[in-house]
Amino acid sequence: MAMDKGRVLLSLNAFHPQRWFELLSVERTVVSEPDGPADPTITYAVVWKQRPNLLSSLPNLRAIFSIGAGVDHIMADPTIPDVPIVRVVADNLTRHMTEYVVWRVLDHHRQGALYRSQQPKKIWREPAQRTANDISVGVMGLGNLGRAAAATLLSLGFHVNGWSRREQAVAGATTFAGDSGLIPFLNATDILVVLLPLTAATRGIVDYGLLRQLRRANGLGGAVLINAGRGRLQKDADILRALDDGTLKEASLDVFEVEPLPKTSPLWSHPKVFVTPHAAATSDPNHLVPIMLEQMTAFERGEPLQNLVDREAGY
Ligand code: NDP
Ligand code: OXD
Repeated sequence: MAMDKGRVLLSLNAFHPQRWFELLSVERTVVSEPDGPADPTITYAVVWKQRPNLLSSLPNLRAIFSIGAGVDHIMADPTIPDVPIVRVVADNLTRHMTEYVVWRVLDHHRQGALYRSQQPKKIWREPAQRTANDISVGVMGLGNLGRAAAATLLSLGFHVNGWSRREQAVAGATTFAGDSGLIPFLNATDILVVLLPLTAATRGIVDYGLLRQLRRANGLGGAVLINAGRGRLQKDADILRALDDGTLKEASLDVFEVEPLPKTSPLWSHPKVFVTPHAAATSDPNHLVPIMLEQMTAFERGEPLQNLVDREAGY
């Protein structure tokens, strides 16, 4: 017997819900609030930073869909019911992230900051050019996004190191895993790209001590940090300290401990920092809603949900 479709609860904070609402409504009845805390008609929730307790007592909730690849915004609520949590894995999002990572790596490698400082002064000076295969890019997090970025960086000639929780093989890259692999990974890395999820184990991992382990005697003239994972993986103050004492040469930051980045943050005007507003890979409803709708329909046919979060690991 076919499962009753029920209603979809759409709860997005800091995202415009309209397009998500329209596209989900093509196949489902969508609401932005349940009819009371124990609304039996809600079968799926599509969320970004839903308010605490919103989902806790919905008796017929079958699954929670994150509109992003990261799910820390869901896990932040300790009352989340024990139903499957589906995260985003989509070519469109992966391509955007690869573009961001390659853009930032190339900009640091090709000395974008130097040229940007020369142009207003009309300085015509060409620094020595480096080759990509003299540079090691270390990707922290070899998931869907990290692996895709690593593959493109390898195709450009960079040496690529990768670090993950469990052993992972990536063709052409040197991989490290777990606590024992972290220092050797950092010691072999010139440009650190952070694509980790935010979990209890990774919170605050990008601190001054970690940055000190990066290779500074390299073709770039210093170590570089690129963080497109989550802001609370890093300590903003430690990054500033590392930039100011030469531990880091430059940083590209897409994510911050507090978002939006407060106007008072020195990161905004730091000459060695390139800021983007958590925009490395924005979730696009036109690409992501069809995937969610397909998953709901397949689930109702009895097929398993894909891209589920491991609740114990937290991602
Ligand atoms: P995945 O879950 O596919 O991969 C996560 C990777 O991190 C895995 O390789 C995993 O190891 C590794 N990892 C997790 N915990 C640890 C740990 N304690 N120690 C070492 N490695 C660890 O995630 P995605 O690649 O899809 O996404 C990564 C993150 O990117 C998201 O969680 C999100 O925070 C961020 N993001 C940011 C966006 C932006 O616009 N700035 C957009 C989209 C995502 P293992 O392989 O062993 O499981
Ligand atoms: C995500 C994000 O997790 O946009 O997908 O940050």
